[in-house]
Amino acid sequence: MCGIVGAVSERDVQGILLEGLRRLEYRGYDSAGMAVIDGGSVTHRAREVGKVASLAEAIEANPLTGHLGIAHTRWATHGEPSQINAHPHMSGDRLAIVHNGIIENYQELRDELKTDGFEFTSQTDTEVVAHLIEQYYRKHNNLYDAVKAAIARLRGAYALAVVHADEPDHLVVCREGSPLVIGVGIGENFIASDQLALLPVTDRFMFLEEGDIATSVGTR
Ligand code: HGA
Repeated sequence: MCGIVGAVSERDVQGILLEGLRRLEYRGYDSAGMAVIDGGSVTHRAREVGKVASLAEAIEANPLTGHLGIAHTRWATHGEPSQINAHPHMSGDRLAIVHNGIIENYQELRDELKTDGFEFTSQTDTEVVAHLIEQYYRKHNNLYDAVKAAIARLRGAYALAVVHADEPDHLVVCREGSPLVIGVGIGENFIASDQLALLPVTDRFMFLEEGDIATSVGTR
C-alpha cells in the first residue's frame, strides 16, 4: 500500500516529509520519492528504489530545500518497481504529483495525450494524470481548476497531491476511493494518506470525503 505526505509551510519541509514517510513504512512499499519547490520556484525531485533510508541518503547528499513539497512510498500496480516508475511523477519540469490508487482508463488517456504531444517516461497510470493536469493548466492557468478539470476525466480510485512551480504556495489535493487527510498547523498545512504521518507536526485534522478537492494556501 502506498503512502502520501505533503506540506506547505513557512519552514523547510524536507524533514517533515521524510519523517512522514518513515511513519508510513509499516504499510509496505517498493520505492520512495519527494518533490520540493524551492524559493526560486524550481521543482526539485529525488526518487529511490528500496527504503526511505535510501531516499534520505540521496537527499542528504543533494538537499531538496523549500517550503512546499510532496512525498510518496509506492507499491507498484502499473509498471515494475523502478526509479523511473517511482513517484512523484512530473509533467515538464514544473508540475509534480503523487498518487495512491489505480486509474482504470489510463490507456485511452495515455493514447490521447501522446497524440497531443506529451512524452511519457514511465509505465505508470500516474504519469497520465500528471500530463492531463498540465494540459488543463495550460488552459486554466490555475492549479485548482486544472486538477478539477482533469479528475472529471478519470475513472478509478485515487488520492492525489499536486504542486506546480508557478504556484509555490499551493498544494492541491483530492480523493476518490482512497483516503486523504489535511493536517492543520499555524502558518502551515499538511496532507497525508494516514494521519499517523502527521502526528509530529499537528493534532488538528480534516478528513477529505469522497469527491472532495482542496487547495492549501501557505502564508508566505
Ligand atoms: N498506480 C500507481 C499507484 C499504486 C498504488 O497506489 N499502490 O498501492 C502506481 O503503480 O505507481
